[in-house]
Amino acid sequence: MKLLVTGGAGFIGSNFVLYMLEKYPEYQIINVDALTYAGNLENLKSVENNPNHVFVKADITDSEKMSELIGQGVDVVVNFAAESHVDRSILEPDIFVKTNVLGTQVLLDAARKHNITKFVHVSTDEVYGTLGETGLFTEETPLAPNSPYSASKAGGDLLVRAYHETFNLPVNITRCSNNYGPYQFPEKLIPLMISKALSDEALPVYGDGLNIRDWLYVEDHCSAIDLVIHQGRNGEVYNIGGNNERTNLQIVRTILQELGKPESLITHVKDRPGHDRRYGIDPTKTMNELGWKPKHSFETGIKETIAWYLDHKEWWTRIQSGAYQDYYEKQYGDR
Ligand code: NAD
Ligand code: TDX
Repeated sequence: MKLLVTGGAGFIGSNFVLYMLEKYPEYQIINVDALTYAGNLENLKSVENNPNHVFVKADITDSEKMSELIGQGVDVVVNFAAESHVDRSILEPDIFVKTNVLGTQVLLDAARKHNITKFVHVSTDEVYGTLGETGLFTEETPLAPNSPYSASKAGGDLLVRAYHETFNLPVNITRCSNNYGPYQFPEKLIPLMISKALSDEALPVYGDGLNIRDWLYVEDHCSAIDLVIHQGRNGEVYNIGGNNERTNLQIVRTILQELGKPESLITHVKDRPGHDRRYGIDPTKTMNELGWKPKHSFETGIKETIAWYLDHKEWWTRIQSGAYQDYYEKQYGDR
């Protein structure tokens, strides 16, 4: 099987590429990533010399390039590439629309032209908007995105749906809850708080800190996508989540406890505009239809993640310093 994975130098995409190359040594992966601030080839160092992994630096909005790559006998497209950070989308919505909406449409057109057998679009529970105190998001929950990020993801999802209805393209959409684990960019809650706590800096908790997210270890997200590729019914949406809701304050306190740091580091700051109060995924369909089950409990997953950040201080300090951009130029500038 030949896969084109987009965004495979980012957090979830790189975890997915490593997962697939290990599980299916005979599969070939073309990994396309524009290497924005969030893309990091260091994540892929262990597969640098694997002949079944080819990295291509390209933008998913480049239609000629996407068609050329998918035309190289690709069977399956898995689209992770996106602008992914809500706070950045509030400051600069335009790039979110370009990559997450236009980029998705460009990929859909290229996939259609070359008769791929599956197009998996990796989306998010944020497209459903926010929950009150009770209930969970199912695949039937109406889309009601509240941030420019989630609105752009919902736009991409609707195009994927339309290409199935109109052109019979064999698509699936996956909607996962918040991921955590190795290689997550330290702008997102968990790695940000780990890195700040380790430097004894204030931990900026938005508003009252009682917003709830439903956390899933990244490898469990990857295993669900693997099942969708192989068994997903065309045209279907699959929700992915591990029934693991926590308030932001609970997360931050767990991190401080694990690191032996004082709670006095917690600092409440101005709330995020349009801040969704609660996410909670109902994964019943994915579990029943595809036989998916998460392997990692939050208790072990968060410990492993903290240990990973302690062991890979160089990885995240380099990112924070911006020095990694020079590294790219030197190592991969002519790729
Ligand atoms: P990330 O920001 O870590 O990685 C995104 C990757 O896409 C980066 O490597 C970046 O260089 C690349 N990229 C951005 N714009 C591009 C473009 N125009 N062309 C080619 N490559 C481009 O994001 P992530 O957290 O790994 O998320 C991956 C996907 O999963 C996204 O689609 C996101 O919406 C979705 N998702 C994320 C989460 C989460 O908790 N992080 C949860 C559910 C769904
Ligand atoms: O400094 C912070 N302080 C804080 O209180 C940051 C960065 C976040 N928060 C809060 C906001 C959220 O309630 O923590 C929660 C998690 O924030 P993020 O890590 O920014 O994630 P979220 O906004 O929930 O979106 C994430 O999950 C769904 C990913 O970034 C998306 O790409 C994914 O689709």
